[in-house]
Amino acid sequence: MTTENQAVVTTKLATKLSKQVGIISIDYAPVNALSQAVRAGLVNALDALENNDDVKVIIICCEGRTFIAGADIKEFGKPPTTPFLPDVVNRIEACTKPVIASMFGTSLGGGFEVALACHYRVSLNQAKVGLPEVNLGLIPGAGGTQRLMRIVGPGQALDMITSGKHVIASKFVDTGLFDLLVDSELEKNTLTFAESLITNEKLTPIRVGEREVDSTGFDWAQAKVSVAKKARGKQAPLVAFDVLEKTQKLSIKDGMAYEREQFLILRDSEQSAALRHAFSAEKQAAKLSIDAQPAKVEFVGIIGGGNMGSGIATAFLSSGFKVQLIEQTSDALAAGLERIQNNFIGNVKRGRMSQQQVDGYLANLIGDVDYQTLAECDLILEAVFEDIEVKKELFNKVEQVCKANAVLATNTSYLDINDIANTMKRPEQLVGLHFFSPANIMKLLEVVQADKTSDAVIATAMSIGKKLRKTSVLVGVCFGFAGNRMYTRYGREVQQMLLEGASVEQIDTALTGWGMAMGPLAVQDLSGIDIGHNARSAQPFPKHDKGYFRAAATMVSAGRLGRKTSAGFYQYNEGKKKSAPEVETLLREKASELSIEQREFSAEEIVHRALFALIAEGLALLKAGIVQRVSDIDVIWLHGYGFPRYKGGPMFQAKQMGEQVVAEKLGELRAEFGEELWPEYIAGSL
Ligand code: T1G
Repeated sequence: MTTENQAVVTTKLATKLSKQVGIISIDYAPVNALSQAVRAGLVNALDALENNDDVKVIIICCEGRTFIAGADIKEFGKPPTTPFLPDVVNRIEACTKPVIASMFGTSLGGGFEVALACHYRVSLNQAKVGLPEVNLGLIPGAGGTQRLMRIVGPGQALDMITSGKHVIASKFVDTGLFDLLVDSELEKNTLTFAESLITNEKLTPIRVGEREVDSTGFDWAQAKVSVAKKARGKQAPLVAFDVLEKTQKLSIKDGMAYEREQFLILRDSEQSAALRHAFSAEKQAAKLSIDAQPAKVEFVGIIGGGNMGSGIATAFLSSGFKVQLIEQTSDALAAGLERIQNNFIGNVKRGRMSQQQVDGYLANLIGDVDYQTLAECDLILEAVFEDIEVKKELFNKVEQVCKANAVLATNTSYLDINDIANTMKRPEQLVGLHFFSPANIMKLLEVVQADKTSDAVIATAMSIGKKLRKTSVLVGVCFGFAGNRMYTRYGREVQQMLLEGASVEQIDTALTGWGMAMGPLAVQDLSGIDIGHNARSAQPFPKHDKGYFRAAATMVSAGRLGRKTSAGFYQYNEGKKKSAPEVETLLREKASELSIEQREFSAEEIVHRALFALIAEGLALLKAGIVQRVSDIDVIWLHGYGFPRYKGGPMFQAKQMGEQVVAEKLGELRAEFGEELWPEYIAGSL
C-alpha cells in the first residue's frame, strides 16, 4: 500500500507492509522538515495503518540523510496551516497500535517531538537529538518540554531546552529515552524490534504523556539562577524555565496548552524574528552567484607562526588538513610550533578535544625555514607582519617555488590586496582569507575577492571555510574590508562621543547593556590602544573629521596603552578594571583644544549614535559593492564583533525600523555632522 501526498511533489509518504509492521516513510529533501504536506501525510498514513487490521505495529522512518530535522523553516513567518504540529504529535501518541520512531542523523525540534510522542524509539548510537528552538528565539511548541521532562527528568530536559544543544544518542544510555541503540543497520534492527513486540504480544502502547514528572530533589531555585546567568539577554531560555516549572505537576494536556501559549508569544517576538533572520542570513552567506568548482585542498602551507599564524594553523589541523609551518629562523619556528601545541593543550584542558584526537592532528604538522618545502602545498597562506612591501616580497618568493595551481592567500586585515596582486605573476591565484583572532576559535572568515581573483579560487576559498566549520562571507577589497571598515566607523563614533562628554563607563555600559558582548573601550584596552593608533597613523588623517580617534591618541601620548601598561581608558589593579578620573580630565582638555563642546549623554543616545554609525557604513559598503547582499553584513557582525544575535545584526535593526525612519535619522545626523561622515546611500538598499 502506498499513499502519496500530492501537495508537495518532493514529499512522498509511503506506507508498506512487512509481516504486520506498517512503515511510514518520509521523503522530503533535504532534511525531512515538517512541512504542511509532511504533517498531513503523517496523519493520513497513521489513519490508514491504524484502520488496517493486518497491521499490528507502526514504524515512522525517513529517507535521505536524517530523521526529521524540525519544523520547516520555509514556513516560518507564514500563517500556520492545519494540521498543527501539536495535534499531529498527539495523534501519534493516541494511536491504538505501538508506534516506533527509527532515528538517525539529527532529530531536532519538531522532529524530536514527533519521536518523543512515539511509543518506542530505536536509534543509531551516533545519531543526535536536540530541541534547538531557543536558537530561533522559541521554545518547543509541540509537547517537547512536557514529554522530555517526563522521560529524562527536569534537570536534563532544562539543560537541553535552554541550551539548544544537539546531544549524541549514546549519551542517553540509562535514561529510558531510547528503547534500542544500535551501531548500524537501523532499518533491519527497527524491524526486528517491531516484530519482537508482536511476538511478545506487547501491543498496548506505552504513552509518555500518561507518566508523571519526577522532580524529586530537583532544586528549581538554583536552576533558575543558572538559566538566567547563561541566557545573557535572551528571552526564550527564561520562558522555557517558566514553562517547565509551572507545568511539572500538570497533565500533558494542560502542560501542552501552556507550552503552546508561550510558544506563540515568542514566535511573534522581535528576538525570534532576529534569530530567524540570523539563521537564514548565514545560509545565504554561503551561497555564491558564480559557477565554478572548488579545487581539492589537503596540504596547507602557513607562513608566519605568530599568534595569528599559529591560530590559523590550529584551525586547519583541527579540521584534518596537513600543515607546513614556515618561519624565518629556527628559533621563531620552534616558538610557532609551541604556540600551536599550546592551543591544543588548551583545547584538551577545556574538554573540547581528547588527547588522542590532538595527537592525530599534531601528526599532520611539520615546520621548516625553507620556502622550497612549500612546493607540494595546495594552499599557501601568509600571516606575517602587516607591511605591504614585506608581503609583496613574500609572494614573489612563494611564486618561485609553489605548484602552478596552488591557491595563495593573505591574512591581511587592512592592506590593499590588489596592490599585492599587481606585483605577482599569477594574480588570479591570490585571495584574502581574513581570519579573526583567536583564529582557532572565532567563527568568522572574510573571503576577500581582489579584482583579478579567479572564480575557481573564490569557490575553493569558500569551500575551505566550510571545511574549517567557519562562517564565511565573501567581500571585496577596501581599507579594512567589510568588518574592520565598519568597526573603524563604530570606533570613531565612540571616540567622538568621548570628546563630546560621554564617559568611558557610560559608553561601555550603554552598549553592553544593549547586548554587545564587550564595551568598545574595554576592548581597546585589551588589544592595546597603540596597535590601532599605529595602524591609523600610517594613513592620511581625515581632514573633515577633527575628532578622529583623538581620544585614543591622547591615551597613547599619556602612556596609557591599555591593560599592558595597567592604564588605558580604565585603570587596572592586578587585572581588576576600575574607572580612571584622570582620563576624563585628559579628554575634557582635548575637547576644549579642539573646540568640541561637552554635554550630557543618555544611554539611549549612545546606542543610537553607535548603531547608526554601523548602519551608515553598512549602506556605504553596499553602495560600493563590497558585499554581495545586505544580510552578509549582519553575519559578519554576529560572528566577528560580538553583536547580539538576538538583535539580528545592524542591518536587520535598520530593516526593522523601516527605510523611512532610517532615512530620517541619517538625515538628522548628516545635517548635524556633515555629509562625509553620514553619506547619502542608495535608497531601497535595506
Ligand atoms: N527546514 C527546511 N530546510 C532546512 C531545515 C529546516 N528545519 N534545516 C536545514 N534545512 C536546509 C538548509 O537550508 C540547507 O538547504 C540544507 O537543509 C542542509 O542544511 C514546533 C518550531 C539539520 C543539522 O532549527 O540545525 O521545530 O542550503 O547545510 O550541516 O517545536 O541544518 O542545501 O538548500 O545546515 O548537515 C527547527 C535547523 C526547530 C534545525 C543539517 N529546526 N537545521 O546540517 O546541513 S524549531 C532547526 C540544522 C521547531 C517546533 C519548532 C541543520 C541540520 P540548502 P545544512 P548540515
